Amino acid sequence: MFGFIKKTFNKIYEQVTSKIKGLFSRSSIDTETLHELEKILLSADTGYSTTRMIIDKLSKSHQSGHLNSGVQLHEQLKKILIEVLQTNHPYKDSSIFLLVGINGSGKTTCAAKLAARCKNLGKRVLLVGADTFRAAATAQLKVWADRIGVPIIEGQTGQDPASVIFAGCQKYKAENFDVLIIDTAGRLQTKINLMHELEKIRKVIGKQLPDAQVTTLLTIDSMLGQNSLDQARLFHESTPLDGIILTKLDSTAKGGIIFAVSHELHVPVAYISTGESIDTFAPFDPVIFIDDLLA
Ligand SMILES: Nc1nc2c(ncn2[C@@H]2O[C@H](COP(=O)(O)OP(=O)(O)O)[C@@H](O)[C@H]2O)c(=O)[nH]1
Ligand SMILES: [Mg+2]
Repeated sequence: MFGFIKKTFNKIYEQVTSKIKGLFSRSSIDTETLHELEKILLSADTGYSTTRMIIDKLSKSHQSGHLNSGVQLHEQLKKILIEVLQTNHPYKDSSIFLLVGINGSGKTTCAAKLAARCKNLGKRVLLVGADTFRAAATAQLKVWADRIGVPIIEGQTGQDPASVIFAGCQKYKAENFDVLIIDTAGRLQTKINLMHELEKIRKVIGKQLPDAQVTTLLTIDSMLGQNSLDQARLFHESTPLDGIILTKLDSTAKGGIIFAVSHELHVPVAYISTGESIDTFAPFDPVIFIDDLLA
């Protein structure tokens, strides 16, 4: 299952990892080596604060005499990067998924990909197109729904998203679906507006499905680098996030954003999206990822 992901990762991270692996082959490590590593991490979009934390840990280890060789650097960097990606709350699916994120970050595509994945796992899936802000938005999800053979509740342009979600919850209950996946609008707005809209959506779901746990997933476009972090913060402060879907990893040669997201938001990366076709989507496992990356 991870075959294609591994290939994609190898391609994305090749430039970065080949430079890092060059450091692993050194027989001795000094502060200059750590400075080189710092530059590599920064150039890969890892972000200042995350890079600083990684380098500080390694510097301390070096100063106390525990980091002297490339082999040790390999071991210790691997451990630190896994720790960065393993947030306090590991990601877990529930039955109700709410996809949030800014326009163009990949919500609709990922709603479809997630639906296809759940269907392949033998679940009965219902999609809800609640992005009623843009005319073509629910039509786009409908095309996907038909293609993958999953029913959809489609909102009309201008309709209150909460009422579309209400209809979705009703159908979900009445017909005993296993999984409900809700695609939402992603216009960038003020924190207050965003908070109110998401609160309203959560209220509807909470009222209709009082026992259900809701998994809120934020799609982040990895091509936007550090900018995407600011947007992610806005969402995170507006509604509790359970996981991140990192999208368009196929379109970046950097990819260090994956560490910045986990470190700075403390939200686990749940899934990654690496293309426009339905099968370019997979759950994310920090240990497998780092093992492959720095093997
Ligand atoms: N290359 C690539 N394109 C993607 C990926 N995910 C989404 N897209 C494309 O990005 C554009 C915006 O995606 P969409 O799902 O409509 O974003 P939304 O506005 O958040 O719903 C579309 O053209 C998608 O085909 C991805 O992982 N890789
Ligand atoms: Mg959309």
